[in-house]
Amino acid sequence: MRRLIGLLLVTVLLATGACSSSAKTGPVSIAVTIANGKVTPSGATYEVSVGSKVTITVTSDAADTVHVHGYEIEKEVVAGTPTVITFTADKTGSYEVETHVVEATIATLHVR
Ligand SMILES: [Cu+2]
Repeated sequence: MRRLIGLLLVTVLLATGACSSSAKTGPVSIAVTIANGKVTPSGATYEVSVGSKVTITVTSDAADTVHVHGYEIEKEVVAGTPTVITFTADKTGSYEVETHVVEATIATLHVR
């Protein structure tokens, strides 16, 4: 039981550390590159203040799909053509942005 609490504490500390190190307010722009089956950035965390504009630009060397969870925005990505997704982060919570062909989490948006 004590081990479990210790583990939980470490998890919380890690999560907090990840958030403060990439703290951002105001409009958020994320430029995503998919090349040779690799997605960059991968798994980054972005702090977004509620009501902010979020712009995600995806450039890929192959067809893919980008999905913003929670906001249920899904867009096709055509190889070689930048795809721009813009929305207003008007819902609080944690939302993952994923690619579906190359399965990867691009980013997690912490909206608050
Ligand atoms: Cu998804």
